[in-house]
Amino acid sequence: MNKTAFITGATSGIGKACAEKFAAAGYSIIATGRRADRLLSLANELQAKYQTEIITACFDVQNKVAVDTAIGNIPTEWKENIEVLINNAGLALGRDSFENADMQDWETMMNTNVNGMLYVSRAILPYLIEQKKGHIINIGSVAGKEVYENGNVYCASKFAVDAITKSMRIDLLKHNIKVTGIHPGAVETEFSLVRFKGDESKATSAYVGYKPLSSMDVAETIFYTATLPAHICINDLVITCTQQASAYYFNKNQ
Ligand code: NDP
Ligand code: 8X3
Repeated sequence: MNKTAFITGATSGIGKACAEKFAAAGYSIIATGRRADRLLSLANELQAKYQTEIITACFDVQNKVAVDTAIGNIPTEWKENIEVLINNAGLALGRDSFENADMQDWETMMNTNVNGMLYVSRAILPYLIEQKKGHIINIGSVAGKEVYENGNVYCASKFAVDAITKSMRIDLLKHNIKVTGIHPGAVETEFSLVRFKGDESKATSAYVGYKPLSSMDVAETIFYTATLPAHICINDLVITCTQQASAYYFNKNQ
């Protein structure tokens, strides 16, 4: 079997671009997300374009039983060939001041961005440990490096991703497993549409006045870290567009 990439959140944005990038390079793909129709069209598209071997698994990363069941149902020979796990599924919900933010939004962000990453990692890890190699790439954010106004729990969830990534790297050292944190700044995807709950004008305005990263810019960076020689591990990588210096500072066109 080909080298295999397991990608969460492959129905959109960065995860979908990763599926395309790795498929184009000859990887077999295990693509996951909640939207079954999108997984099906992704599989059809990649098979037609790159003759990729691709299987899809539809589950909500917040639900540990669903994660374990879906991963349990993936054929063992596929799991034994996983070379890279990209923990990408995630979201922000709302951008409200601490005292007004919706508690349910907070719980969904923590359950998805933190617990989801833990559940998927623990379900896949036995197969990497068995191979005595592998690479886990966790998608954090500049929001996990600095907090910003009204970023509160989204930032906290991404600080947790950063901390867990560092801990994983230490604990998995003895198993020869690489662990990388990728922390993008603004990337034009469905992220803002989700964050602003379908409000197109708020979502669009998030990308006005500067050229943000594209999902493929980030996927190419992820691919680079995943395909370095066996003895090299990029630990931590922050990537922004040129008009962004941190979570808060932009040089927007006048
Ligand atoms: P998108 O909204 O375009 O994609 C998010 C992906 O995550 C979708 O495929 C979605 O699939 C999946 N997802 C969300 N919730 C769940 C869930 N509960 N279970 C399973 N899958 C889920 O956004 P991006 O591509 O931008 O986001 C990808 C990652 O990058 C996220 O972790 C985000 O925090 C991070 N990031 C994004 C930045 C940006 O500016 N866009 C910057 C920095 C980091 P589905 O809905 O089908 O389940
Ligand atoms: C997404 C980038 O700056 O909107 O993680 O938090 S930001």
